[in-house]
Parts: sequence; C-alpha cells; structure tokens
Amino acid sequence: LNDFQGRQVWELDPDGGSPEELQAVKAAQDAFTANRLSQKHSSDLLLRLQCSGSLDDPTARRRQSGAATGPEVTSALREGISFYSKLQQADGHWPGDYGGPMFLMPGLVITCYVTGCLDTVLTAPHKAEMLRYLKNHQNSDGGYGLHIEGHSTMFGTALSYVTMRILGLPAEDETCETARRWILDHEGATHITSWGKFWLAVLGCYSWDGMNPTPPEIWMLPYASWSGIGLAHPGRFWCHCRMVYLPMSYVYGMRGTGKLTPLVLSLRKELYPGSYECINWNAARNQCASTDLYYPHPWIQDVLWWSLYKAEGLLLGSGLRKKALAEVMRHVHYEDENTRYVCIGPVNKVINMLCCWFEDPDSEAFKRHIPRLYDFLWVAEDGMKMQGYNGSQLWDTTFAVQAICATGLAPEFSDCMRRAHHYVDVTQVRDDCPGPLSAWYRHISKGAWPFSTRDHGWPISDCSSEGLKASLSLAALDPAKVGAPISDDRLFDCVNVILSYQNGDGGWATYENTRSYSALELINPSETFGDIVIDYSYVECASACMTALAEFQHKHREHRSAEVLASLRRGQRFIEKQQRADGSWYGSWGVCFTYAAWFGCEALAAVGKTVANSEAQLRACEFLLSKQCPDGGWGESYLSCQDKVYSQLEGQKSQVVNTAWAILALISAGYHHRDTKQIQNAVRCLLRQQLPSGDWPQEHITGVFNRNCMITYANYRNIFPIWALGRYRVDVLKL
Ligand code: LAN
Repeated sequence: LNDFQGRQVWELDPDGGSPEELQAVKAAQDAFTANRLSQKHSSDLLLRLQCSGSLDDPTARRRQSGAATGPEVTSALREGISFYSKLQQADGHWPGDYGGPMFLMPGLVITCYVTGCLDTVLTAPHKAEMLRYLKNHQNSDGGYGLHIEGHSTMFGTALSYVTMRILGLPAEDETCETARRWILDHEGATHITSWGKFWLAVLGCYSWDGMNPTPPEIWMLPYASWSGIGLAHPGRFWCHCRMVYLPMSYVYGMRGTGKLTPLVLSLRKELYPGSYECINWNAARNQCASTDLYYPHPWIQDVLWWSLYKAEGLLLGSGLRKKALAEVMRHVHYEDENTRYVCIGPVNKVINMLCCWFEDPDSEAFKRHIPRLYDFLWVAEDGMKMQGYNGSQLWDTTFAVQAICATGLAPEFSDCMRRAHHYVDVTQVRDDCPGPLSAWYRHISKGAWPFSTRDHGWPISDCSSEGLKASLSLAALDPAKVGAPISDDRLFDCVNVILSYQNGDGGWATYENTRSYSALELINPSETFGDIVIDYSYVECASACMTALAEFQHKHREHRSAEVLASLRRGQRFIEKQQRADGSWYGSWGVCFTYAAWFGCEALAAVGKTVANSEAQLRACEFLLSKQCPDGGWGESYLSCQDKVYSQLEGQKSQVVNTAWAILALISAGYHHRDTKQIQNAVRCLLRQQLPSGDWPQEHITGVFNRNCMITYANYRNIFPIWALGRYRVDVLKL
C-alpha cells in the first residue's frame, strides 16, 4: 500500500514479501475461499500483514475469561492501541477496507472497456484479483447481492456477470454458468434496476429505449422556489443523487454507447431468455426483479416517465438538447477539477470519466481521470474490489484520536498522536470552491473536514464535527510531543461551517442543508435505494455537530456563544423528536439502532442530560438493555437497516462493534451511576473477544447507506472496542 496525504494506492511489488509472508497471504486467500459462504467478510489481512508483520490465529483469544478489573482493562487497552498504532501510515491516517457494495466495480470495468483503456489501466494482477473477488462473493444460488452479505439480486448478478466476461472469463466458466442460470431463471437482464439498465446500455447490450429518461434539460429549469417547479430543480437534490444523475443525463442525452464488439454481441445473447431483437423495450423500462425492489415506483413516476419518454422524440438531437448537454458538461468539469479528479463518489467518478471521453477521447480531462481510478481500488484476502469512496481516512483518524484520548493512555502513544495530528491538520479544507457558489449549487467548505482526503475535499457536517473534536482532544496533549494545536481561527471557521449546516427542523443533514421537501422522494427512480433524493436531517449528523459545538464552547466560551447555545437547544429538540416511543433511534449510516443509540445518548449528554434528569436518556438505556445478548454483548443484523425494526443476529451472537457502541451509549447517558452490572458484562465480552495480537476479529458488516446497501468499515473493530474500554476505564473505574 503506497500512501501520501491519505491517498491509497495498491501496487504490486514483485520483490515484496518474505517467503513466510507470501505463504501467509496464500493461506489467508485460500481460507477465505474455503469459508466464503459462511464468512463473507475479509479481515483486511493483506494490510495487517504488511503493517504488523504477522497474522493472528483468528480463533485464538487473548484470555479465556476476562475480568473487568483495572489491570485487565488497562493491559487490554495497551495491547489494543499498540497493535492498532502499527496499522497507522507515515502520513498519520489509518487505512482500511472500505468495500461492501457489489455494483461499483462493474461501472469501472465497463467504463474502461468502452473507452478502450482496459488493458492499460488494469494489469494482469489487477484482473486476476478482481476475478478472485467476484468468484469469492458469488452466493450459493449462483447470484450476487447488492452488497457482500446481501441476497442475490439482478443488479448484482447481471453486472458482476458482465464484469467477469469483460475481464476475460469464458461463458462456459462455472462461475459464469451458474450466474447466467440465475439471470435467466429470473426473467433475464431486462429486469435489472434502472442504474443497471444504464450500464448495460453504455456497454451496448441494452437499448436506450428501455430506459426511463434522464433528460439533461432538467438542469435548465428555474431554481427559485417561488416558481414551484424550482423545488424539483436537481440543484436541490442530495449531492450524491445530483452528482450521479448529472453525468448520467449527459450519456443518456447523447446516447453514449461503446463499440459493438463480438463480446458485446455475445452478451446480448447470454443475458436474455429470448432473442435480443424481440425485446419490448417500452415494457422493459419499468421491469424490475422482485429481489431488487426496495423502493417501488409510485404511479406518479409512471406518468412522469411516460411523458418524458414521449418528449424524447422532440428533444433528442435538438438545439435545446445541445445546449443542455453543454451546460451539464460545465458542471462535470467543475466537479472533476474541484476534487482533483477523485469525484464525490465511486459512481459519478466513472460516469464523469466516461463523459469526458465521449466529449473528447483525447482530452486532458479524460487522461487526468485515469490515475485517480486506483484511489478507489482496495485489495484484501478476498481479492480486489472497488470501494464506496476513495477511503474513509479522515473519518477513521478522527475517531481513532478520540478513542485513544478517551483511554487516558494517549501520552504513552505520542508518536502515534503526532502523526494523526498531522493528518487532521493537512486534511482540513482551507478554502471554498470557486464561486459564485450558488451557481454551482455548492455549500461553503472553508474550515470543514471531508470524509477521506483533502484532495477529495467535499465538506460534510459530521466529518467537520469529528475533525473539530479530534483537534480539541489533540490540543489537550503536550504540544512538544504531538505538535502545535490547530490555530483558533481555523477552529472558528469550522464552527462557522457547523452552524451554517443546521436545518430549519433543528437537525443537520450530511453535505449541505436540506434544500427541498421529502415529497421529492416520490421521483426516486433507483428502485433499490431509499431516501436518496434530498439531504435529510440525521440523528448521527445532528449529534456529531452538537457534541462538537458543546466541546468547543467549553474551551472557547467567548466565541459566538449565543448562537452556539441557541443551536444546541434547537438540536436537542430535534434529537428528542427523532426518538421512537420505545426509546430507540434509527441509524442511517451504521448498523443500526445500537449505532444511533450511541449518537442519541451523546447528543443529550452534550446538553447536560443524563439518566438522573432525563426521561429520554433512561428510555434509551432501557431499550438497549432489552437487547443485550446472553453473552453480555450486542449483535445487531444489517436487516435492521432495511426493515427499520431491531433485528438480532441468528443465535443471539454478539458483535464487538455493536457491543462497543452500546457501552458508549450507556456510559454517556450516565447509566453506570445507577448500575454497572450490565456494562461490566459487556466489557468482559469485549475482553474475551480480543485476539492475542491486540486486534479484534472482523465480524459482520457495520456500515450502511440509503437504507439498503451495506458498506465495510474495517477500522471499526479496533476503534470502538478501544473507545468503549477506554471510557469504562476512565469514567467507571476512575483510573
Ligand atoms: C458515506 C460515507 C460517510 C457517511 C458518514 C459521514 C458516516 C455519515 O455520517 C454521513 C453520510 C456519509 C458521508 C456517506 C453518504 C453516502 C456515501 C457517500 C457513503 C456511505 C459512502 C458511499 C455512499 C455513496 C452514496 C455510494 C454511492 C452510491 C450512491 C447511491 C450514489
């Protein structure tokens, strides 16, 4: 792993690795393949081997029965932190596997194939590792899920199938054969979701007539809200939705399709039960396999898409279309240039690249996209995957800093803290994007922190807040050892960003303010993702912003104090309103109710609420305690996210990450002043799970987005046990 200021690029080192290390890699790869149907999660062993020099026996535990005494907890923490500090890179960030979704790599491979750069971008080892990944993540029924733990879907299966074929597997290969059987048994690839239709159309094995329109002309609608229609302007969409449909509307609007190669012609035969020529494309527009359907189209979409479908006859090739396409490309270039060609996410990254190629195959813009493809690739023992972002560098680093500081042992790890400080320092965004911001539908960025790297640079409410909290924690350490604190004016800029992000409902959304009404969700055409159209207020984002403001106010009483106080009061009301009758909060970005409980309790604690003076805190704790497993921990299934009800893992098996979140929630609510028995049981559970090296095992997937798609946070298994044990050590054991 070659890294610089958070940029992560895996390169093949032909002379790398001792014979023992190479053998360990091979053994880890084989073990994954042998267990792939029961253990779908890689443990990021390539990284851990590279950094720590050896691999643990994942079945061996550090101690048989951990007693939650001071010396036991402290030594578990020392071992946990020293192991984890070995994974830190020289630039100060913690890298880690950020894979999980199965629909991303196909976009990259199809884009490279269509633009003719497949063999220059992907070397033979890249392709071999990608194929290893695809073979490993096939479900037992032959299909592929939306994400690595999910049931088979047409979206996952048809796209993975096409990817394997492009990467060189013959149709007769057994993996291909079983996947193809799944596709044909489920009525063929016309039943893929709309984003899948898009990729197949780009490749040339699906007709543009079978796609509901995404006309670029929507960018020319008036934006102002008094015009009514302005409330549906794409500039008001959630930035991820906006930035995906932007380049998609360009490719759709010009019907961008690659060359009809023999492979493409053959795929036309392989993907459908009948003949390609006889497909009814108009009917195919609205076909979607029941396995894929998470958000079915409301009837209003049928009316809307039908009208636009008819309008396409007039728009295609018109002067208006030309103008709209040019306008869209201005925004594509702006996004490319302001993210240094990383782009906001893995979907628009490759569609933007495709747009640049369709606009001009010899363009500088297209060439600049290529080196940034590698920023999204990650390799682990399950193979090479495309990640959900260019990494989670800043996010993990700010959590790691806060976790280690919470243990009271940070002075023993001052080298580690100094490096982390450096990363937090260089990753803060120091300027806004070029203006006028409103013309580009952008929020301010000056003073914010992004999720991954400075190069990426999109500001986020809760990443800014975690960046601010980490900076405050670091400022409390010895500057001679960890470096001079970030200056006050830079912290003030961050506070300014956080305050600017608060919504009318008192909550905070992700990258921007909420810009329109939730009724817009009626036009969410994705079928498989929920709540993508606008940026909503979230408990997690609100909590992060509130705790950051409260901590900031502690140290800087004088700065904008009236505004900060008013903001905290409005935030408190939002958090209380979001709490369900049973005391729980629904988590949108982690699994799920245990994740949100941590945020909910922390937010209330930030405004002085504990179980001693708050009904809401007490109900939150009682909810959590009602879900504690017999082994003392918590084990929540990802099904909680899609079903929106608490879902226990089979066999009531607990997970270290859920357990740690629950402990953090209970302690922040002050539950330990009432009773410590349940918390102690949970702490013992974390101690028992620790591996001899100080690591914790990788268990089920812990991240989520848009209700239905899961994403891996490989660092969480280190960060949260350390954080929870640390708070137990300081707040409960008073060490
Ligand atoms: C992320 C990753 C980080 C995450 C947190 C900061 C943890 C969260 O608190 C706020 C939302 C945010 C920023 C987030 C939003 C959705 C993202 C960007 C992702 C989960 C990473 C990948 C995902 C993105 C939408 C994937 C591409 C798929 C689409 C449907 C466009």
